[in-house]
Amino acid sequence: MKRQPLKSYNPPRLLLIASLGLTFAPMLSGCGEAGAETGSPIPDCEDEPGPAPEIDIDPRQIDFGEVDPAVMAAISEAVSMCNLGTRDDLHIQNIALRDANAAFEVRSIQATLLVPGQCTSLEIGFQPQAGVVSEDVVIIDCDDEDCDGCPMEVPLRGEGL
Ligand SMILES: [Ca+2]
Repeated sequence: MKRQPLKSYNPPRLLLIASLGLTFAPMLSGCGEAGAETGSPIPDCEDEPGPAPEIDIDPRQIDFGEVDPAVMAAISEAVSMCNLGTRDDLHIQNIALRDANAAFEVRSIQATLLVPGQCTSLEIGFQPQAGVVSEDVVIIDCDDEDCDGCPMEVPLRGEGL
């Protein structure tokens, strides 16, 4: 009638340890080490795109070079802005020139709301003046709240011959 006592408490403990190991493993391997193995420029966990809004801008500066106002009244370059996040929308909240230099103009933006993975284009115009080197900075503000370098700054430079 008497049942034999259960002997094996060890297997459950081993399972517990194994499950803890599985819980911690992704946290240890998901960040800088993985980036280094793949040659990715991602330096640490904070910069790895997650579900939250993640802004990415390219190029990070614009040099219009030497422009002859007699030949070219105005030229423009595009800045690409993307949301690298995987779940939340990114909102571009403000775009402005730091010094409001009249040689540069923020011409148009196609969208101010970027769903995950979406990019938009910002057009920056340059109107050269003869013999003048012009410099300014485009400042792009958004709701990427853990962004390291926000508001994003895109230095501009152009020279009128
Ligand atoms: Ca972010």
